Amino acid sequence: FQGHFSWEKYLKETGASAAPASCFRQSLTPPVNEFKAGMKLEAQDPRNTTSTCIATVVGLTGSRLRLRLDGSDNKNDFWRLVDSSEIQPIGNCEKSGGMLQPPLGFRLNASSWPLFLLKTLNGAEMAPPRIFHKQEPPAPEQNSFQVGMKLEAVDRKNPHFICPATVGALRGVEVQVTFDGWRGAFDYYCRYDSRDIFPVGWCARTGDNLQPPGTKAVMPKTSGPLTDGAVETSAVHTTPAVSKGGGQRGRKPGRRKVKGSWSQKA
Ligand code: MLZ
Repeated sequence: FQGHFSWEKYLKETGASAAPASCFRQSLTPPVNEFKAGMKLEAQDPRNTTSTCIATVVGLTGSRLRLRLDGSDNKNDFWRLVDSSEIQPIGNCEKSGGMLQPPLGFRLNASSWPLFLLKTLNGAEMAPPRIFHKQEPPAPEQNSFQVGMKLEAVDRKNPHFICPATVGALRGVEVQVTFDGWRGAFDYYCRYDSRDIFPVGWCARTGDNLQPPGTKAVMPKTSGPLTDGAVETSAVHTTPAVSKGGGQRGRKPGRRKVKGSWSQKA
């Protein structure tokens, strides 16, 4: 349930305007989601992006899939749009000369991977190639966001959530996504053509669920106690969440309550 959040009312109340759809790298008609729970496909390992792995659809939310890598645990699920270029039908990797890899954090001994792979694919329901989307929508030519515009954005610390947000700042090709009502605790910078940001109304049209804004009053933008990283300087990475791999071993995306090394920090 989303507590009947209405963008129409909210935009009126805040006197803000929605970022036009042309700012986003999203298709104008949201991509149809014909996947089903249990289907298997190939996906880039979010923690080790040079690896292509087998993933199982463990949930569906609007135009997104909740994915779990076969041989991994249930603490590292990730979400992808059905038109993401990071998911492919099974067979694609081999066709292009690659080899399927065990996920980072493979539960078993590395030597048991070949047999595991055989078993996991045996009798599996493979997502049929026709339900994949030919390509991702093209990126808009330039960053045309403006500070103050409203949008919907994936909360990268809780990636199952899409939440109302505001463009807080612009920095070349980057946009600062600030989450309404959360005092900066979940904010991040991303490229203007990130697949994690959507025009107002996206969730309503795709059937994904939009979280209502937080209830924390907006504070003047300095580091308050909530957002202050003070002591843990050693925990600060410059790697954007989910996209780069290797160093994130054992990390649990979406499980962290407080600010972590995840955030954006470029
Ligand atoms: N209830 C959790 C998730 C907050 C999600 C915020 N999204 C912008 C918390 O309070 O940490």
